[in-house]
Amino acid sequence: MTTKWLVMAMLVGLSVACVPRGGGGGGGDDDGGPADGRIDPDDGVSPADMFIDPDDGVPPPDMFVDPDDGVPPPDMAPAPDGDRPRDMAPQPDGAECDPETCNGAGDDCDGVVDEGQDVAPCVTDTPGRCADGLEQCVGGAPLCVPRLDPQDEQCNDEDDDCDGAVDEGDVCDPCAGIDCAPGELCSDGVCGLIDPGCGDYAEVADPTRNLAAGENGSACDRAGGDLPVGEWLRFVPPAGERMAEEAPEDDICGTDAPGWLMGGHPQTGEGVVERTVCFSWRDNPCRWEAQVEVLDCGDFVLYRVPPVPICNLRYCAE
Ligand SMILES: [Ca+2]
Ligand SMILES: [Ca+2]
Ligand SMILES: [Ca+2]
Repeated sequence: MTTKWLVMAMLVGLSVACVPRGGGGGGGDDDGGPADGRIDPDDGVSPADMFIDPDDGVPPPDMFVDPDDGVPPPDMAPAPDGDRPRDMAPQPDGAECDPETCNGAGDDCDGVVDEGQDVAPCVTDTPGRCADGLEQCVGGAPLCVPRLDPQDEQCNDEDDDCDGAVDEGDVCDPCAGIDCAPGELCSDGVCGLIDPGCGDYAEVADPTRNLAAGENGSACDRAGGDLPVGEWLRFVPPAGERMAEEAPEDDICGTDAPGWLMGGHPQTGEGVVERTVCFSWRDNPCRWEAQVEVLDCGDFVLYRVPPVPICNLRYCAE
């Protein structure tokens, strides 16, 4: 073994340690020296165009794409107009991308369904302030949605609660919620006596005057009796609250022929009205009569009655 053979053996060893790219098996010659076809064993640097260094972590750009670096290859990059190419869109059925329409499906391949639809004015099926609507895409179909929610009805000549009625209820009544004293009436939000007579009356509470008492008797409302004839009277329980408007039976109300008011009671605010009290007897609902005055005082009714024309007759209540 001579020195010549020793140098050749070292060169062979270096060739095995580094793998040449391309598998050509030829040795590098980058020693800065003349192109002598030999590798400089002293510079320690592999020729860049011949070897991959497994330790430097930087692959040559022309060899492969790192799938983890987040940069898609040119054929997968976003299109210049911002739309994703079809092959990246969530279109499991393989449908093609189209302009977005209101159909419950994602048409334009951006993963959002039915977005960006036109919002046009429309008229809803709901009346009042809820009729003013905007057409929107709801559940995959165009729907005219009220622009305003219903609210409590107000006195404004509008249907605020969208029930089809304008200013219904008592929203325009200035006396709404005002509770006047008995005998008073609210007008324009102010309480006042319904009639001057409503403040001056005598109460009649005799329980035998109630038509439901069923109590037989022979009392008679003649002058000087227990009923203050000629004065304003108010029936109060247990006598009752007002005269009957239909003929009662005979022999109740503590008398033979009970009286009832023919023609009905007046309305509140109607003032003093004249009516006929009939006395029912033996299938004749109006066997005898008396002319009376009646005044509706709102929460109660007043009567001013004359003495009965004959005995035994009596003014009764229910
Ligand atoms: Ca759609
Ligand atoms: Ca309404
Ligand atoms: Ca209203």
